[in-house]
Amino acid sequence: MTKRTVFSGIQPTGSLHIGNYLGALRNWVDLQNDYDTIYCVVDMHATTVPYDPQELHQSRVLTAKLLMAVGVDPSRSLLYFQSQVPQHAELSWILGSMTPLGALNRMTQYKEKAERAGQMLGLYSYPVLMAADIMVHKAHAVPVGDDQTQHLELTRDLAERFNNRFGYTFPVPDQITPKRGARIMSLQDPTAKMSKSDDDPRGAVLLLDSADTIVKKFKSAVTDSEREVRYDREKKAGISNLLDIPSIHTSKPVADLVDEYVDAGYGDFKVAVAEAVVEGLAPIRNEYNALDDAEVSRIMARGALDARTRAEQEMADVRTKVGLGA
Ligand code: ATP
Ligand code: LTN
Repeated sequence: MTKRTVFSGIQPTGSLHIGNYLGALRNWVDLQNDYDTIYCVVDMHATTVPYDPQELHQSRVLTAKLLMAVGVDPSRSLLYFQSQVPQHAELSWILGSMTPLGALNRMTQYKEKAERAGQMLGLYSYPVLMAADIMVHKAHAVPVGDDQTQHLELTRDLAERFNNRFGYTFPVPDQITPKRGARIMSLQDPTAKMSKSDDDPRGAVLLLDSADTIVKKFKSAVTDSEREVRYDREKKAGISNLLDIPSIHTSKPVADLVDEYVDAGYGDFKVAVAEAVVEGLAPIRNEYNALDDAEVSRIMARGALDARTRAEQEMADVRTKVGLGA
């Protein structure tokens, strides 16, 4: 039986953090065992907010290396840069003609980002390009954190609209989000998600942060004015986040951690969490340091070649169906 296809993307907007890792990338790695997996560094999405071209160029390779370091294996997954496969942009244009503005107006991520980046067409149509990323490979499932749910809903809607109008073409893709870890919160504001673009760099723990930096970030984590280590997402969002992070990392149940640290005091508890994270990230950092930039670029170029061949097959079919065939 042919395997089902999984697709996901990540923006090369700076170093990745443990939210990206626990919410999405761990699933990317695990899914390689059972699915036909396609992973993409979505560099065109990164141009939808103000950016520096040189930084973007470096961030693409950094992101590709980090993906390989966490366990995305180019011999098992197709891995490439979005901009090197122009069929993504082509399908995005076709889908744009089927996207009601009302759907884009509802996107909370657009509203948040437009406040900082300005109301630009690229940012506005970002979710259409994301739908095209997924659909150009006829993906069945998409591993992402829960902040992407609205975007996935639009993708499903566009797949259905296209199929209804032009005949069955695209699977309606499922979202794959982990039961725990789908939303890791900022260490500085436990009511907001951990984010690369957080104004306060202490809010996000980066996969390549040194042990010292990780300990400092956890020590400065915002908690509450009580003393008891207890899990309560509503009333104790900060402490609950600090329990979730090592629990997901080490697969140790939260209840065991609570038993261990209930009377420890927040200071000792934070250091223990930091140490668990430092230990968990050490293999990723070692893998990262062992990778060679030139080799990574070669792997990405090969990935793009294969991805273009696959995407072109799908687009030939799409062009014919919409009346733009040869
Ligand atoms: P930004 O916040 O600057 O938009 P980001 O940190 O959300 O960036 P993305 O490249 O947009 O990073 O996300 C990559 C993947 O990581 C997505 O699947 C997203 O859902 C997931 N993700 C991002 N932040 C978190 C988080 N705090 N908890 C769990 N998953 C997350
Ligand atoms: N919007 C996503 C990144 C992204 C993506 C995709 C994820 C772009 N295209 C296709 C899954 C599938 C984000 O900001 N995390």
